[in-house]
Amino acid sequence: MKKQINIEGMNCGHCVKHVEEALKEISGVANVEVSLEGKYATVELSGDVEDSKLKEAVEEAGYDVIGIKSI
Ligand SMILES: [Cu+2]
Repeated sequence: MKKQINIEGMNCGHCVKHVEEALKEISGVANVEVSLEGKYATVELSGDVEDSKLKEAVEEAGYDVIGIKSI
Protein backbone atom coordinates (compact mmCIF):
# COMPACT_ATOMS: atom_id res chain seq x y z
CA MET A 1 0.00 0.00 0.00
CA LYS A 2 1.20 3.49 -0.84
CA LYS A 3 0.19 6.80 0.63
CA GLN A 4 0.89 10.35 -0.37
CA ILE A 5 1.38 12.90 2.38
CA ASN A 6 1.06 16.54 1.36
CA ILE A 7 3.47 18.63 3.38
CA GLU A 8 3.88 22.35 3.82
CA GLY A 9 7.10 23.99 4.98
CA MET A 10 9.91 22.11 3.20
CA ASN A 11 12.26 24.45 1.38
CA CYS A 12 15.59 22.69 0.82
CA GLY A 13 17.37 19.36 0.62
CA HIS A 14 17.89 19.38 4.34
CA CYS A 15 14.14 19.50 4.94
CA VAL A 16 13.69 16.59 2.53
CA LYS A 17 16.21 14.47 4.45
CA HIS A 18 14.62 15.45 7.73
CA VAL A 19 11.15 14.34 6.61
CA GLU A 20 12.55 11.19 5.02
CA GLU A 21 14.28 10.14 8.21
CA ALA A 22 11.27 10.91 10.41
CA LEU A 23 9.01 8.73 8.26
CA LYS A 24 11.52 5.88 7.88
CA GLU A 25 11.68 5.52 11.66
CA ILE A 26 8.04 4.42 11.80
CA SER A 27 7.65 0.66 11.89
CA GLY A 28 5.57 -0.47 8.93
CA VAL A 29 7.09 2.13 6.60
CA ALA A 30 9.13 0.24 4.00
CA ASN A 31 10.18 3.10 1.76
CA VAL A 32 9.94 6.88 1.58
CA GLU A 33 10.32 9.26 -1.33
CA VAL A 34 10.03 13.00 -0.86
CA SER A 35 9.35 15.56 -3.56
CA LEU A 36 10.46 19.03 -2.61
CA GLU A 37 8.88 20.64 -5.69
CA GLY A 38 5.66 18.68 -5.37
CA LYS A 39 5.51 19.28 -1.61
CA TYR A 40 4.71 15.69 -0.77
CA ALA A 41 6.14 12.46 0.56
CA THR A 42 5.23 9.06 -0.82
CA VAL A 43 5.42 6.22 1.67
CA GLU A 44 5.30 2.52 0.89
CA LEU A 45 3.82 0.57 3.76
CA SER A 46 4.61 -3.04 4.61
CA GLY A 47 1.98 -3.13 7.34
CA ASP A 48 -0.84 -1.15 8.85
CA VAL A 49 0.19 2.38 9.78
CA GLU A 50 -2.34 4.90 11.01
CA ASP A 51 -2.49 8.22 9.15
CA SER A 52 -2.22 9.93 12.53
CA LYS A 53 1.17 8.29 13.07
CA LEU A 54 2.48 9.57 9.75
CA LYS A 55 1.12 13.03 10.49
CA GLU A 56 2.66 13.07 13.95
CA ALA A 57 6.12 12.11 12.64
CA VAL A 58 6.12 14.86 10.02
CA GLU A 59 4.83 17.43 12.48
CA GLU A 60 7.38 16.45 15.11
CA ALA A 61 10.06 17.01 12.47
CA GLY A 62 8.73 20.56 12.15
CA TYR A 63 6.51 20.55 9.07
CA ASP A 64 2.77 20.79 8.46
CA VAL A 65 0.67 17.98 7.03
CA ILE A 66 -2.04 19.24 4.70
CA GLY A 67 -3.49 15.87 3.82
CA ILE A 68 -2.89 12.14 3.44
CA LYS A 69 -4.38 9.92 0.75
CA SER A 70 -3.95 6.38 -0.54
CA ILE A 71 -2.46 6.19 -4.02
CU1 LIG B 1 15.33 23.08 4.51
